[in-house]
Amino acid sequence: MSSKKLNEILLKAKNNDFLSISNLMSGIENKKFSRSEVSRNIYKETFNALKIGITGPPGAGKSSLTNKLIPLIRESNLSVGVLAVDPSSPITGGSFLGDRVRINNAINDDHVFVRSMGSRAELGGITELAEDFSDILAYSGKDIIFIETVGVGQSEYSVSEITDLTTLVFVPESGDEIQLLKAGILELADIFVVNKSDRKDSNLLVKSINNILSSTKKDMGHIPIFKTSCKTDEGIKDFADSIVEMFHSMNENEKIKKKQIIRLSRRIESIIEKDLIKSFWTEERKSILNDIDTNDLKSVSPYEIVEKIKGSL
Ligand SMILES: Nc1nc2c(ncn2[C@@H]2O[C@H](COP(=O)(O)OP(=O)(O)OP(=O)(O)O)[C@@H](O)[C@H]2O)c(=O)[nH]1
Ligand SMILES: [Mg+2]
Repeated sequence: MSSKKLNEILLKAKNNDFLSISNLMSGIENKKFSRSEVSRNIYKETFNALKIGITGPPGAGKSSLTNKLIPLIRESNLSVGVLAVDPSSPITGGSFLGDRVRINNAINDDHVFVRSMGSRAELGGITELAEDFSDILAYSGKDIIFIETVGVGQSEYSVSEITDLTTLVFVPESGDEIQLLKAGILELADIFVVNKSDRKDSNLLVKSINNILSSTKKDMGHIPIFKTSCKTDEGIKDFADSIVEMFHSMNENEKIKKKQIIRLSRRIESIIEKDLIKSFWTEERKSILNDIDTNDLKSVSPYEIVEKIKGSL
């Protein structure tokens, strides 16, 4: 891909051209475009969006909530991007309205862009890809960007690393899960949502989250808890209003600024790690690794082989 062609796509994507935005994403995914070249061109213009992670157990209603929030956020004249990261399904080739996404309040609106992302094994780093995609959405002028991930232990951490705010979504049946949650996971949440409040015991769950938050020693500042139902619409408007308010005050939000700095240094670290690994594995070094055979199996320790590989320049 020539730089001229990439520049054309970038320009169009910046002007919110739907096809160029998705081509840019697919191009990065398929390694047709260089990540670093795209990043160099867009990075400085990715700071006008508020990136919000929506994470929680499977089926908690994360997509339904996002779908409900979209029209309310649009009423405030803000545009929306949604990335639904699905760790379990193979890649769909970037379906725009993913099957599991349940997001249909976006159809026929140029100011809403929804994309579901599967995790392709060889791709690795689905989180990094989501980070790149969220930058593209920010560059295209989206104001609020939701990144939905299923919380399965580690993914809450990953999504919190690439977003400005992390929302943990629970359902009334999550009571036991909450008790088991490590303080670490609670600490990374900026917003709590108890969804499916049309079911019984939602008040109990709100109370128990409150209790856990107030008993954690660290000063976590004010952490809002929204009780919502996608069935009755309870609490949805409050949640949407709060997101819009957070968007308008994000430049004064010290917590967000701190996260952005941590994010930048983590990205630098990860780029350096990858570059070093790439430059380490010369053909000669790879061949030593490939030549390991049964004779080596019980006679040399991995450390000895590492020394040999390192020494072979
Ligand atoms: N009763 C009730 N059902 C809800 C509510 N929100 C979502 N649901 C239902 O819960 C199911 C799962 O909803 P999704 O929005 O797909 O949940 P999700 O968290 O995005 O699911 P995954 O992406 O598969 O982890 C669907 O059948 C929804 O209709 C709610 O507030 N109340
Ligand atoms: Mg979903």
